[in-house]
Amino acid sequence: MKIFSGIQPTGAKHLGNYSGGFRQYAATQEQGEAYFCVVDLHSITTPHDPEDLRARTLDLAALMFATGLDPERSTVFVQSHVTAHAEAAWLLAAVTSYGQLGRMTQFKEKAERQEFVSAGLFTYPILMAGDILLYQTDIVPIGDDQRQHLELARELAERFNTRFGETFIVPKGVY
Ligand code: LTN
Repeated sequence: MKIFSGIQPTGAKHLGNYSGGFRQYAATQEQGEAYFCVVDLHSITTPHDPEDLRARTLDLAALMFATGLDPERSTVFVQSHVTAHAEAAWLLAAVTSYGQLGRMTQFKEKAERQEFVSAGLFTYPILMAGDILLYQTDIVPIGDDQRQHLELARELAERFNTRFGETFIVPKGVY
């Protein structure tokens, strides 16, 4: 069984992240082949400082190891180091409808808070679908706020498979 999850390096990490996130990551790595990704490409969809992002990316990796992710057992990596993530997002964009993205509630909320709304913020869920589908992921341990994004990833996998033949595993979320 393959397990994949992505964690953004931006945003303060607190006890809630531990009890509702990191603890589960460490537990799920026992259940199969696990991939944990520091999703820096997602963090550049809103205003950020590149130097700060670099430091936070390393800090998050340290936190992941400190909370029990075992590099002997799991693959822990940085999203931008694997260029296939950005490529997968482009290919999947061709099977995503504009309307589907427009219905994402997290986009609507985040867009309201920004004076500059990047196209990347709009297409964010496609990059996330690419993260997951690239690894033929079975299980995604994830926060409840990501339910709609995971549903989109499932729909994109199904649509791609219908149009071009069985290619992707349709992943299941564990909330
Ligand atoms: N959008 C997620 C982070 C994320 C993710 C992923 C989670 C990016 N790619 C792939 C699971 C699988 C968030 O904000 N928590």
